[in-house]
Amino acid sequence: MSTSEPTALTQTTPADLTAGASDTSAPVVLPLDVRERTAIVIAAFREARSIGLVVRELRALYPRVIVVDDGSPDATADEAAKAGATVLRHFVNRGQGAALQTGISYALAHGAEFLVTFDADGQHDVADLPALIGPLARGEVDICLGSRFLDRRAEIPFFRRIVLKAAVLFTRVTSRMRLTDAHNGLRAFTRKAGLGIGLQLDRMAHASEIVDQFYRSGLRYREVPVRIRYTAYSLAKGQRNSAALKVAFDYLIGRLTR
Ligand SMILES: Nc1nc2c(ncn2[C@@H]2O[C@H](COP(=O)(O)OP(=O)(O)O)[C@@H](O)[C@H]2O)c(=O)[nH]1
Ligand SMILES: [Mg+2]
Repeated sequence: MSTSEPTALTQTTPADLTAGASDTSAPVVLPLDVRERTAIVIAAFREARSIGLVVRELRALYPRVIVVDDGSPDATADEAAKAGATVLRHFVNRGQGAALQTGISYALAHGAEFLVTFDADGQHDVADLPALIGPLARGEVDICLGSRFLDRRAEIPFFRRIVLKAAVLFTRVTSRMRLTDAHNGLRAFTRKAGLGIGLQLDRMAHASEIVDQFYRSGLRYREVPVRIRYTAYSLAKGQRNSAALKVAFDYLIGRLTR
């Protein structure tokens, strides 16, 4: 948690102060060299309205932002490029799992030491990153997974909460990793952990697949409380609660056929 960051990693400059923190503690900013060694990977599909702002907020502190535009028919790729991201494109829509794999492979090929996956729709908070990357930089763990259920900072709509809890139960049965939030798109991991990821489930079921692969790597992991913003925009275009069944089905089929 940001409150427990040691001062060695804390270097507050005036620009950092304006970045804000998601809780009431003082803003915590990672040293520049850690931020420079970090690549932020964003899978984006039809996010022209939000991607520019998301990339700009990240780029204010993190120079390496990679957006994988997954064959969006709108201006997602242009908006991301204008905001300063490195943009990779799938010419047809292949799904978030495939797009993340493209971005992770690219980041690793370009020497990233710390990798972060971040959503394109503005639901994640840049201020949560130090708490996720800090433990990696300090060598405490190789994997930090964001959770919206560790404390009360996320205000989750009622039905979404039920679906997410069901996903956690499902993941407890199918995977051995004990998590409080199985489908949070905000994760940070070291290069070592990244090299062990090979996502084969192209669509949303990759969220369970990545957890399995992390677990099987035997690397140390930790959950970190993060904020998820439920804006009108994200709720209108996000995954429908009913899509959860399809995700579970895809995941099981993926397991049975592998
Ligand atoms: N690359 C890619 N990204 C997608 C696709 N569908 C959704 N996303 C991205 O995945 C992230 C989470 O998707 P979203 O629909 O908001 O899921 P939710 O937050 O769980 O409701 C967002 O950044 C989306 O832009 C897709 O088909 N391809
Ligand atoms: Mg979303």
